Amino acid sequence: MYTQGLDAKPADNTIPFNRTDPELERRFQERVDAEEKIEPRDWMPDGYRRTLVRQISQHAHSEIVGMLPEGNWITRAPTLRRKIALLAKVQDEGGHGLYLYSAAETLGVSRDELVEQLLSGKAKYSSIFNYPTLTWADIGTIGWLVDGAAIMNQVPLCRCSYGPYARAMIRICREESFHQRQGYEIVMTLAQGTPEQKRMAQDSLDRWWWPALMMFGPSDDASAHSAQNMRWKIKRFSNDELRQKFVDATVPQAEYLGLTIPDPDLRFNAETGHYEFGTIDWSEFERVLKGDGPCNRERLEARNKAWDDGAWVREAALAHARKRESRAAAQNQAGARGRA
Ligand code: BYC
Repeated sequence: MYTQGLDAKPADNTIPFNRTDPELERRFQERVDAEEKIEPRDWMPDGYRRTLVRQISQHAHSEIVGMLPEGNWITRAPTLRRKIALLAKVQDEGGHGLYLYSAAETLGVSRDELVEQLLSGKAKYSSIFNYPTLTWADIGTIGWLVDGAAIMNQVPLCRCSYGPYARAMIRICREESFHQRQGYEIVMTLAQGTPEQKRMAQDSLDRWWWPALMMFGPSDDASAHSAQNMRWKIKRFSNDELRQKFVDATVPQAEYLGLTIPDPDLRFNAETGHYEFGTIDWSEFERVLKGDGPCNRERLEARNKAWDDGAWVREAALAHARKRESRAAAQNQAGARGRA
């Protein structure tokens, strides 16, 4: 009942369209508190729109850049079955990127603008994709830990207050859960394989564990956006809460595999029912965010090259669309002459 199209103007055009109206903000918050979904044409505070564009586009970029470390192993997958599964997973990630860019576009930003922000290095994407995939075990570990962390973070986003983002997340989470299982199965095969395979799995866990914990973002006291985003019900759990849930779920999985989490401070606290873990190296996280991780440059170069190499496809698609339009116009004219 509070819905107001963004382009809705007063009938007589005399009342200014006030986007910071406290009354509208109050009603907006009431809707959010009542768990109503906010839709693209509804009134929303500018800050809500801005933070959603920021988060959804960063998320879309993460999916697209996230295709690169795994794409690196498609031609080297050890069996046809593994190759097919990996190819499908990487395709899914491309699809997730596209749903998310579409969700961001509903907030009035163009996809070209968002892509430009990624290619120029202005936009952030998940820190995790700036680490290299050195062995086949890394493909298993990415599925297990990276998709595992993604699910932990993204299932609550299915209940995000912004309708298009929440709906996109439902399908994405279903697919992520397949991804997590295929990864865990790869690691399990290695962990139960030869001593050399088990060593590969352990080495991979050693390299990915801490970067996976960083995926959840800075600790709550350093998180710039958390408090407001929780009030707007974009976020449902804080960064630290989700990180803790991930650790609690993943440590028993590692134990089952016979692998060791590379954290000497890790211990189960029977009183709280949670695992306590060591301190994250936030200086490494900051470095990666500033563009100085092991693969930041390589990732941006790869995306820029893909964009440049794809120029002919975009030109051909536009030329085809123009041709279809002029053919349709000519047919309409001929039809009109025939009827005259
Ligand atoms: N990496 O105030 P905070 C995937 C930034 S894709 C880089 O806590 P917020 C997958 C943050 O953006 C995984 N940047 O922010 C794909 C902010 O920067 P700005 C991606 C990070 O938004 C392929 C600043 O730090 N998932 O799953 O409240 C294969 C302060 O942080 C990171 C999503 O994008 C990071 N790790 O919370 C496999 C999920 N962490 O904008 C898997 C959606 C923080 O102020 N996003 N930053 O310059 C979110 O849930 C939230 O945006 C975050 C951060 C929890 C990530």
